[in-house]
Amino acid sequence: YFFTIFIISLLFIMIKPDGVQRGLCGVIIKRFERKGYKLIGLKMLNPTEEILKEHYKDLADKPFFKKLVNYISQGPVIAMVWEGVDIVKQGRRIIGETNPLDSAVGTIRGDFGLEVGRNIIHGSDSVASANREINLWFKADELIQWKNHSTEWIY
Ligand code: RTP
Repeated sequence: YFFTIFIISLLFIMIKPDGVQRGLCGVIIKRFERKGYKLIGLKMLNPTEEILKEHYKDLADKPFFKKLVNYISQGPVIAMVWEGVDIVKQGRRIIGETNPLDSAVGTIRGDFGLEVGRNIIHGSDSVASANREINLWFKADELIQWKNHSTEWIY
């Protein structure tokens, strides 16, 4: 017998400045909503270099690190927290590969992107990094627990 245990978890998503400037916020939010995921935190901000250096600290040795931090710090970005079953892995399937040119049509990067340095969106790559990133970008009282009551008034 094979059992797959599906665990409800959280995913940190950031719409990068190119995604905001391209007018893709709505379509990105819709793709997570229509899959069935739940939005529990959202804000627009101009991120400081400090928060971006912490966010991308694993990339500090990469040649593109400075350019990346400098670009995203121009802002604004949309930071979000999404909740649902298997969301880290499924979120990657919704987003596509790091390079938009390697991303399947139907993914966000595959449908809307051309350049790795303008790849529209960030999503956490593991449950552990999602928790780290959520703690970095959000305060506890900025995450909203809510229930769907629409069956009480949609017939
Ligand atoms: P992601 O989760 O965003 O797909 O990216 P990743 O962590 O798989 O890829 P990583 O190599 O960690 O890159 C993180 C972000 O850095 C930018 N980047 N620029 N050659 C370049 O100019 C370059 N390579 C990566 C991208 O914005 C990427 O999302």
